[in-house]
Amino acid sequence: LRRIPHPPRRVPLLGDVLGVRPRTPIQDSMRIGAGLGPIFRRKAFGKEIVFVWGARLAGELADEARFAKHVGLGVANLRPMAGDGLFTAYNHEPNWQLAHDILAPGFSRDAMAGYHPLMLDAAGQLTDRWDAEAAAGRAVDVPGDMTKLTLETIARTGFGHDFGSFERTRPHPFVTAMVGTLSYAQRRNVVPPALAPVLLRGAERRNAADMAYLNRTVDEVVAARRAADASGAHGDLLDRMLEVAHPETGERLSAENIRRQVITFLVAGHETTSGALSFALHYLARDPGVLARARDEVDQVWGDAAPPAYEQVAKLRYVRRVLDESLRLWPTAPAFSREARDDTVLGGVHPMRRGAWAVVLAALLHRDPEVWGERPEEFDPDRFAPAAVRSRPAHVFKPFGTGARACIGRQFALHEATLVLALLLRRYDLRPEPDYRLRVGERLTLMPRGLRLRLTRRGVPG
Ligand code: MNH
Repeated sequence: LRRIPHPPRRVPLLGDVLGVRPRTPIQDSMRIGAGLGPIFRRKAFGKEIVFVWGARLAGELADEARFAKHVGLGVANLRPMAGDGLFTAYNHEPNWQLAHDILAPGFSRDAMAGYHPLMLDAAGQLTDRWDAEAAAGRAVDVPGDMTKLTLETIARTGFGHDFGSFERTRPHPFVTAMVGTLSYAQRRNVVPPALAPVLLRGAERRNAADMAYLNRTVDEVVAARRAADASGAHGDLLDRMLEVAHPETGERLSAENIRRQVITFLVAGHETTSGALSFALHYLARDPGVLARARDEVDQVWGDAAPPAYEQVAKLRYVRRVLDESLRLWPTAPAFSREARDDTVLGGVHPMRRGAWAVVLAALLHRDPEVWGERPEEFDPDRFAPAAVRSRPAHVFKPFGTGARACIGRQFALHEATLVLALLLRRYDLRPEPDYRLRVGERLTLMPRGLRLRLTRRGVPG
């Protein structure tokens, strides 16, 4: 550990708390890490956390033979809510493999093609609303509306449930409760454990109420399905959870575990995609050249097709690059942790005992100048042109994590986000608000704060 640099001025007992802003721990770590180098540590209240962002070391941590997912920090703080659901399960918990094997076919190509019409329905509700805002000359609340869209999308495709988000002006209480629990989980990382009972007393009570609300909502969604139709005819994620047995062992998910999985998918399935769409729209509105190229592609590939077919989404290679580049600069799940499977030496110099772990700071890995060049801050979708991708080492772009525990919803998110970006580009001219400067909010995930755009309707199909 002594070889790993840390911030220069340490306060006894408290650690590296100078200059720390508790509401933006990731952006703080990015700033500090850029100064300290590819591996560094921060100490808070007796806990020492090792961060890695250099491409070479992060590449080693991606080696599944030596390292595995570590359930720590923010992820561990979500255990009271998500338990042994897929995202928060420990590697050794049997429900991980069981749920993974039962649910993975829910993300196959065939399954995705089945979700496509439902994704279009949710997108249609968004454009109805945006048409009205455009006609009235009002700017739209991008993160707010993207969150409505992605919540409706995962709820309908995964669970046959309609939250009615677009019939409300305020966020659905499910979203408010979810944001509450995510923010609480983040705060638990930056408050000394000994003081938590006092400092977080009010927050803890609110968090308990939020969790109760999430559980109640999920129980209602499950009960509605059981009452209406338990034939497995929907073929969606909830059907798989309720009806499908493990192909080899015949085992099924328990009622308690299903509750954990439903919460997991409703939360993991929309919050990060909403942020990804919001950042992409920010960059598109700011960069007319990129916007024009993306829109030309949509016009060319889709022509007059309204609505676009499933296969027409993956053909939008440039729109996809815009999304990748947004996720490079602001990976909305900005960090993940890896633990050593056995005693090992990281980078040939940092000894790690079995179980020792480090945080991969994806948000900074994605800006390592040795990989991304002298101006990594610049938004340039051509970084994801095929030749450029081939020329880079593996494991330098990790918005969806890595290995066996990488994101199960990756294709789902990419299909949804590419589809929606294309629909919006085709339908609207987007203009930024003149004095908007990107500010990034953190609640474990990243989201542009206060982003509003002005729209004008274009004359186009559909
Ligand atoms: Mn998703 C795991 C990022 C969309 C469901 N997701 C992860 C991890 C990252 C991630 C990073 C790994 C975390 C870790 O190693 O601790 N996920 C994203 C991003 C988007 C996203 C950036 C959108 C953009 N995720 C989605 C969607 C769904 C989903 C959509 C569901 C429909 N993600 C999951 C689940 C896991 C996960 C479930 C846990 C997988 C596992 O451990 O088996």
